Amino acid sequence: MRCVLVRIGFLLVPRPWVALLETKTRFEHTLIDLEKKPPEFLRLSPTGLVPLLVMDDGEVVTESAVVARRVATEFRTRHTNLLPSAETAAIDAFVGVWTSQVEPAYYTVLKAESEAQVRTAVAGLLETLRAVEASLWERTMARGG
Ligand SMILES: N[C@@H](CCC(=O)N[C@@H](CS)C(=O)NCC(=O)O)C(=O)O
Repeated sequence: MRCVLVRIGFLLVPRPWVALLETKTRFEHTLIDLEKKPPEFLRLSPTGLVPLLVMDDGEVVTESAVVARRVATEFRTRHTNLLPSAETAAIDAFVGVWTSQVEPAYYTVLKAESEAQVRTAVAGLLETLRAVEASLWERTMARGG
């Protein structure tokens, strides 16, 4: 029986959850207080960020996109294939752009501490989303629509 141990919970990072649930992987999870990170978590995590996945053999996997891909790859079945191979490159590109551009802009909104900061951060997020949408559109057209 396959058993993945996810010791650290996910907060605002749903991709690994979706991958684990969709592949019907057996796993345990722990939610941690990000204001008071437990020493055990800090010993495991190179970045101090969640999510973090601990495989059965003790291997630690971080970065939600990487964790989701690892789960999807490792626990792919004939009925549940979250990563159709023909589309993998496009998915990788999208996840890369989302993680490196959209997420930072989104977190800037979440961390804003005044009305003025919120307005600036929201404008930045919208600008980022427009740029990402335009680049996705260009790529789609380049592939023939
Ligand atoms: N790019 C990372 C982002 C991870 C991240 O920012 N996690 C946040 C929670 S959503 C976190 O651990 N925050 C704790 C901190 O900043 O100390 C991923 O997708 O895994």
